[in-house]
Amino acid sequence: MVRAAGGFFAVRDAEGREYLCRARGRLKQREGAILVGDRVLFRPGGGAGAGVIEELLPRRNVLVRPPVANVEQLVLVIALREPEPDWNLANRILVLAGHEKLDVLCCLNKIDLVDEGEREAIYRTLEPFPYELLWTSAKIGAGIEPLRERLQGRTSVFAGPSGVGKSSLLNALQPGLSLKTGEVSGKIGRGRHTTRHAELLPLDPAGFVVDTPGFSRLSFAGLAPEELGALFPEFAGHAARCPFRNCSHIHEPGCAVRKAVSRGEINALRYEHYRLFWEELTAKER
Ligand SMILES: Nc1nc2c(ncn2[C@@H]2O[C@H](COP(=O)(O)OP(=O)(O)OP(=O)(O)O)[C@@H](O)[C@H]2O)c(=O)[nH]1
Ligand SMILES: [Mg+2]
Ligand SMILES: [Zn+2]
Repeated sequence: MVRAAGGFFAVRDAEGREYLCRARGRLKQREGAILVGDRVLFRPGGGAGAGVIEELLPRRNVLVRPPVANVEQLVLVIALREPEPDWNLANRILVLAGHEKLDVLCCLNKIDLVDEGEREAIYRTLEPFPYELLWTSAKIGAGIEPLRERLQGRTSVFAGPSGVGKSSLLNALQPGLSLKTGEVSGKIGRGRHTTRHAELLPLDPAGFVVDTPGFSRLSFAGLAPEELGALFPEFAGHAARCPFRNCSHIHEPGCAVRKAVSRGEINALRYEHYRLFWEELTAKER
């Protein structure tokens, strides 16, 4: 399924033909029962280019936000300015991407809006960063070639706040997409939610990408606090040396993860967000 709108689902077959489908029975009832990226069995009929979805095939993974199924890779887009980076949200997205076992690429976009000094200052607050980083600008075309390479032949989803340049980056790497983009509001410095619905787009010459609407809040529904540590990949090597089994890395004496934070081997802001998320998850349990 490539796009949902007004009770219909656009479905693309193996030859690239699109059918506007209704869903059958149970599938129709539940809101969000069929997501962009879902593989479905459908029957053409009811006019040219129309059809009926009969069955949803098993999913390899699913993200609630952005709502998408069966992707291999998540491209997290963060703007260095306009809007200001929200690292808490960024780390939330990274945790949930890890939970769904997605490969991750992080695009720091709008590098044309900061000078070299500011860029270095931002890098210092992030390093050591445990995911692949790409510095991009949709405006001046920076980082577009490596981004295109990373998307080739795979199915990816773009995620991040409104206004960071998700649709603009996709237009830069494949102008034929002609996705709508929108000004960031000057007064509040936020995006205007230009992309309204997730859409699966074919890439040249191979691969797919899902452009999605921006969002600014993300909750951890369905995540247990014990799972969190493993979703910070940079903890792994250290956690093995924690003196307590099942160490929460919060209060245990001699915790090797906290030692690594104080030595600067784990990024302090990432650890701070780990602690916040852990508190949020344990408060939910109580
Ligand atoms: N200076 C600068 N502006 C950019 C860059 N990338 C995007 N923009 C601008 O930022 C604004 C928002 O871009 P969009 O591509 O619509 O952002 P989006 O992430 O798709 O936003 P939503 O669809 O609302 O989630 C537009 O005015 C773009 O022209 C960039 O690299 N540099
Ligand atoms: Mg957009
Ligand atoms: Zn520990």
